[in-house]
Amino acid sequence: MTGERTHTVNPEDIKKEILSKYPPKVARKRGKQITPVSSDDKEGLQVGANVRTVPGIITQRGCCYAGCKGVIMGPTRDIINLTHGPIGCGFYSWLTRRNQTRPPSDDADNYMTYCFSTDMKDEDIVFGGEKKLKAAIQEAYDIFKPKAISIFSTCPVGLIGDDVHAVAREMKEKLGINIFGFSCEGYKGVSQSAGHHIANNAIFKHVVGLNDTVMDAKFKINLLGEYNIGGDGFIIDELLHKCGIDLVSTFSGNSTVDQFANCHTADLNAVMCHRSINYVADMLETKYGIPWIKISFTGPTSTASSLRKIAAYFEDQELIDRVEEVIAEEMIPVEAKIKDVKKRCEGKTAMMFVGGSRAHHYQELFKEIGMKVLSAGYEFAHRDDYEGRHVIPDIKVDADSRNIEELTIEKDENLYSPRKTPEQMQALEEKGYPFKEYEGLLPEMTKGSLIVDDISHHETETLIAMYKPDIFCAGIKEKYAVQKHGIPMKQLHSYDTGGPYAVFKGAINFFEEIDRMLNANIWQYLEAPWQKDPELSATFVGE
Ligand code: CFM
Ligand code: HCA
Repeated sequence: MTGERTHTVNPEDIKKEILSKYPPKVARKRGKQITPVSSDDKEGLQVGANVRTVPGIITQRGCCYAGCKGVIMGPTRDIINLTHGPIGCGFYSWLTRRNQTRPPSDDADNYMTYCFSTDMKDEDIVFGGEKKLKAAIQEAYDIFKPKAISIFSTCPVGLIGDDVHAVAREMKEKLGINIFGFSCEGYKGVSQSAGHHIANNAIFKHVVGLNDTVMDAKFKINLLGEYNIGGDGFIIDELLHKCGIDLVSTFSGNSTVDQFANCHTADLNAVMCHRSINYVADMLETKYGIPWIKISFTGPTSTASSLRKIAAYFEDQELIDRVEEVIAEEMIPVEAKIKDVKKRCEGKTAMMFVGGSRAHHYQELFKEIGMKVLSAGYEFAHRDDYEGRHVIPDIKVDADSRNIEELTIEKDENLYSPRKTPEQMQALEEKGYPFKEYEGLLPEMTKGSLIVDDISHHETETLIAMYKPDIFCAGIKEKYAVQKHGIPMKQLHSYDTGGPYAVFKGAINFFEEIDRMLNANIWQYLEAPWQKDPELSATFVGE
């Protein structure tokens, strides 16, 4: 239960308490992933990340298949995403992420609501599942006539050695549509992060660059790492449009296979969730010379500075002025909402444990309404996501297809005349636009807080007991365990039933939601009458 708040609690003590319950070897390992912020000087602090979860610990992480199929490919509407595996993998990744889509017409392809699976059975595991996979592709083709089919490998596929890529090649030849596979067996890598890399590589290899049609628009960008959860992508799109900026493609909220195929014709890549999509940004830069910049559309301050960065890149005075007008107009209701909500939320505390970028992006939203983040961490981020871009990117997971080093540079100067050269980018950076810089979660944490990477169930409960936060943000696995402590819990993955929370309009939604949750009376009734007064009893009067 939330009781008297003890925010002055020392993060070193919490770490000690957490580790005291583990055997020495486990404590040594976990210790590296738990970083107390004991002073305002964070120089030299490190967070151990992207390492294997100790077996036996109840982690919140997902698997490689989830990262590839659910996260990167899930929000694409017109590719048939076929899971090759036992039915559970397909079933549990069926529409659980709240990524939304809006097909342009009723007859436009939209497979998002379907769940396609080969439904492997014991005999397929023993005798091989390739025949069944071919039949499933044929059946999907006969019924839907899709433009593309992609195949996702689950754990048993890797163990029995089914060659999904050979099947994809054969069926592509036979049916004449784009068919490609992912070796994204659940056990690969240490988390869903490996699945992001595998998905990025395969989409780049099999789809990007297939369509050279150049959109007739003045400022054409791709938005990378935005998945349209709760409709975020829709309102980002609306805002960009208002500024006069057009999207060629989004990776991958509300996306289509043709938009991926066409993305190399954009003039700039704006990267929202760096963790999941940096691979595509790097490959597009290397192969097609499209520069990328780090942006964030979570929080009004970040949204404003991201729009300014995009306008600065194009160096067009009309665009720069338009962006300023839009920011000024959009900020009026945001500021009014902050002023109102702050009266009830200022001084309250939050905790956030989410994937690989939101625990950082949402720090700003809490700060705007005067709230302090007591503890935060990622499920599967890498060190650069914690410490910022200046950390040498440590990551090269063992993905199956080509890496950036193998790319041949293909540049058609006519396609991208407005693109900046690296020298021009540097000149602009020197003028005050650090395009690729991003801060990471650590620099924003304040004295007395604790960073926990790949948090476990036991650690969650210890944090709640010792810090007593006013609100806890994470995912569905934590939701009910947290609420049983009498603490409001907000899902920052799916937004529960809420959202969108992106850009200015979404920030207003978020502030209203946090205000409503923090100030609801319900939590005071969580303690049952007999817990407060155990003496309440009936008297046995006898026979
Ligand atoms: Fe990027 Fe994401 Fe996230 Fe992520 Fe995810 Fe997600 Fe997330 Mo859930 S791509 S890292 S793998 S922002 S699905 S939309 S909410 S864990 S913080
Ligand atoms: C995933 C998807 C997930 C899960 C969210 C949750 C999402 O990691 O496979 O645990 O509530 O956002 O849907 O991150």
